Amino acid sequence: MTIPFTPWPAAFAERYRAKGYWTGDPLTDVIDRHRGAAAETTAILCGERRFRYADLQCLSVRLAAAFRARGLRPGDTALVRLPNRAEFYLVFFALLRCGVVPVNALNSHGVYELTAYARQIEPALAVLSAGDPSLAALMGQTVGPERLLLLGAPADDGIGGFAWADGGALAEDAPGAAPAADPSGVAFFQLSGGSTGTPKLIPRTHDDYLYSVRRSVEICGLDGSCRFLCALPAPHNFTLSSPGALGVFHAGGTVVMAGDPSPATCFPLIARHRVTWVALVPPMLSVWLEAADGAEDLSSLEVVQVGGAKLSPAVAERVPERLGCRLQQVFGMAEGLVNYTRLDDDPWTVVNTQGRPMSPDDEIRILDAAGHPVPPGAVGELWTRGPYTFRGYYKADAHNARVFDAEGFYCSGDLVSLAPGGNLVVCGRNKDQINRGGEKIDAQEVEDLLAGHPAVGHAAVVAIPDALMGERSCAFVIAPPGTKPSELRRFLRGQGLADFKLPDRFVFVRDLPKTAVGKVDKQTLRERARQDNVLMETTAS
Ligand code: AMP
Ligand code: DBH
Repeated sequence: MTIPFTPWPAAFAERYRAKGYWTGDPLTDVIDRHRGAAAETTAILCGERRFRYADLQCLSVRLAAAFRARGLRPGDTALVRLPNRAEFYLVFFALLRCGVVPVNALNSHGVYELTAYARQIEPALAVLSAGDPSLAALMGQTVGPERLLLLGAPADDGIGGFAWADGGALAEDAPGAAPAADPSGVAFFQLSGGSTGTPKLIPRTHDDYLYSVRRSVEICGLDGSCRFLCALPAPHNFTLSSPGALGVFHAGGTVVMAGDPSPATCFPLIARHRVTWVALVPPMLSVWLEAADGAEDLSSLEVVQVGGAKLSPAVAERVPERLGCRLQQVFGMAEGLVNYTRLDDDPWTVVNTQGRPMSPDDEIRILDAAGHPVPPGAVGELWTRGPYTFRGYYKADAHNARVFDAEGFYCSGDLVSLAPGGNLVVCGRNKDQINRGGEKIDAQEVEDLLAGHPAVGHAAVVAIPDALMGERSCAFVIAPPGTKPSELRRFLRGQGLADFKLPDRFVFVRDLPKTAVGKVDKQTLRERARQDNVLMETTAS
């Protein structure tokens, strides 16, 4: 069985192969290419544990055998939610080895998100942290305890921390070798930020993803000396592949795991392991800039990458002086296209733009509402296609028909302009989403859940500007007098919604403004939320 996905048209696939972008190698190649002495070098540092490339290879082969011994077969799917620990990569490579296609949920995702993913992929396996028994119980019902793998406390033997929920041993006696993966097929599902109420899944093939990793390594000039701090969630496309942990593995460097991105956690790790690279979202960069007071030795840092949300030039400018390293802006998306400022771009470009596409075959169109190209420098919607940009969300024909044009260009929903020199500047967004410091919130998803509360007539969720986070979320709710924000938050939490999606502010209203066609007028609500915000900040000060 294989996972269905929208393929690139044959002429494109041929071109991408002919140009050497798609090599026909499996994604596991990023670790398996290190042989002999190279396999003895350190791939991951996680707490006090060290994993060499040889360990990563051997442990993921053993874990794959354990999966196959439990009957998992190519084309099966898996739901994975693990914290930032080395085991995340062991599971990922093990699944790739046996052709089992995972969704790597964020550790911040709750029962609500996991259930929504499970409904779409009907997983044959779930891998969770043992620290969340209620989630484990729920997933146990979905996949059965014999297909639920739980990760407990770290063990010296990298896979010793895993146990099947039915108590069975991690047997590794699967017959025969694992069948080779088809590199043109789906390797895993990446997560989309979403804007339509249902979390969408993005099929990524070995060929396309490996190319995005290799090209990122080239652009960032990574080699075996790189020590990358994995501070953002490991499954995030940024930390996984831009160039992220997979890029660092490909280059033969070392990934240092951080449990969270706070300076208290990260600065000592940087000093101890002489970290050279880190990827951050803008609010975390601001926190780091404030916290860097010389108490910890950050002198090993060479590059701080910032992406996920718009970085303000005023913050960007402070990086070299406060952190003693270079800045790289990264504007990417789990759907594919990744833009980088180049390390040799002039300072103005690095501070003021979000970079340019990484591949010569990334095609970009900046279009107005009528679908016509805007003049250079003007703002329009970003459409793109290319050798590592997907051609369709998983099982979402109706939505795909809206966000792809007849030529296969994908509309990212970002409003951008072209700066002098050809780099992109992100100017805004044309999708019903809140970008809360790089964490994307699908407005409709929260609105639908709120509408399920007995007191709520209607809800509309919009972004409010925020000095630190860039944006926070504000819910306008039609509800009877006396309804409390805390009650609605508790209600949403009770549905298992991820914490970061809980509205930061509630405004109770009698009615919601409508547009001429009768839809909720979010532009007016945004303006109102902004003014209220200014008012509150003024009265607070
Ligand atoms: P996702 O669909 O969750 O992968 O999120 C991708 C989206 O994040 C992009 O379409 C942008 O809206 C936003 N994004 C990512 N990087 C940047 C950046 N450097 N500046 C502004 N927005 C960004
Ligand atoms: O926000 C993103 O999704 C993102 C940001 C930077 C991304 O997917 C990426 C780099 O690859």
